[in-house]
Amino acid sequence: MKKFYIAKSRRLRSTPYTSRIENQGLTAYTIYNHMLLPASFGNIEKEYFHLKEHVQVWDVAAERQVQITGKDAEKLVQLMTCRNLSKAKVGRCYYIPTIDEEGGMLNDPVALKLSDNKWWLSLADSDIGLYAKGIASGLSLQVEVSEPDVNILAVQGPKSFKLMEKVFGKKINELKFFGFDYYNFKGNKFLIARSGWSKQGGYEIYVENREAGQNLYDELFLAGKEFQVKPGCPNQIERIESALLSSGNDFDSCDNPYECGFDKYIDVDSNINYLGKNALIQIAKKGINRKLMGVKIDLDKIEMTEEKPLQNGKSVVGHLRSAVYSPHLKKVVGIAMINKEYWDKKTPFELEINGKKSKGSICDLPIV
Ligand code: THG
Repeated sequence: MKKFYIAKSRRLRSTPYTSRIENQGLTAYTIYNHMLLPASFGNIEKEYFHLKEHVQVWDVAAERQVQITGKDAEKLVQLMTCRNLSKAKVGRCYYIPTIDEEGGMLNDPVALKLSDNKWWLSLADSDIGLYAKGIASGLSLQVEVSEPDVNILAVQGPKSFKLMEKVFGKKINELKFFGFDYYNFKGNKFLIARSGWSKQGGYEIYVENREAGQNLYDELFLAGKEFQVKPGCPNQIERIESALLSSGNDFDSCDNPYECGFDKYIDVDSNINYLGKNALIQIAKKGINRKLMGVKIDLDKIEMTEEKPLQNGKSVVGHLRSAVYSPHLKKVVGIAMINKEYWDKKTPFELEINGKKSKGSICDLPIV
């Protein structure tokens, strides 16, 4: 694999933590919401084992917030998602598949209800702010749509609970999964949620004041010494095994939320109004012919820059969307869109890369 550098510019926005992570051994970036998102600190396999045992602090400022305020804020958020938000409560996070008028997936943000008239959508990588502005303007909604300067720090891993208690006090232990509240550190207030893009447990700190966030960052490393804290980032191995989907990788606007396994976040029966509802009603009637599943492949490395066909003889079993070598399973693991005839997981497949064929099998998500 050839290595290249990212030519930095204002357009590829830095974060308040960029100089810190670069001094701590960052080796790779990806670009997400027009912003730098750390991708590795040298060895993602070592980072995987560390994340599963200790605690990491992640610069995930690239998970940008779309802020929607005003009388019609909730109406606009509901228009963009098939999840029923009519009973949404202040202080809770909601994972909301965001779809277009044909029911195609646009994004899968975490939505935070900050007050009756104020929401944040914590985005995956696509310009939902523009979509929100378009809908608001087209329907003359009474809302303001903006991107506030919020820069999330994620604290992830089994020891995140002890570290956060040490920095923010015992009260943080009361926070339930996908709840959020405000906590103080050195006179500054931080919105903290029990969430994060790993299944190892942890928190996300929505930093609204850059300088306070940088001081907090440094404190997390000082206080975290006894818990072997390290800088980290969303880990491809952990997230694929755990079935945390990646928008743009595992799905895009050609896929509907049923195909992504988002059934529990879809409401086609209630009297709620969202774009793409009629399309989803039709899809629900007809049923789907493919869905995202796990795969295991007999390979010791893989590079994914586009989806790859999985075949059984001349038949296409499905398409591989994300994949990575798992040092735990000693195989490549992946997430693939699998055709209906193969959902019973019985049929093996072959994956051809540079003329070489490897064998693989289909499994459920998460991958164990
Ligand atoms: N946190 C925040 N913003 C984000 C992400 C995040 N924006 C980008 C990206 N991640 C969005 N995608 C996801 C995917 C999965 C989850 C969150 C965001 C997730 N899912 C849980 C699960 O699948 O088990 C819980 C879902 C639920 O119970 O509702 O956490 O990570 N701020």
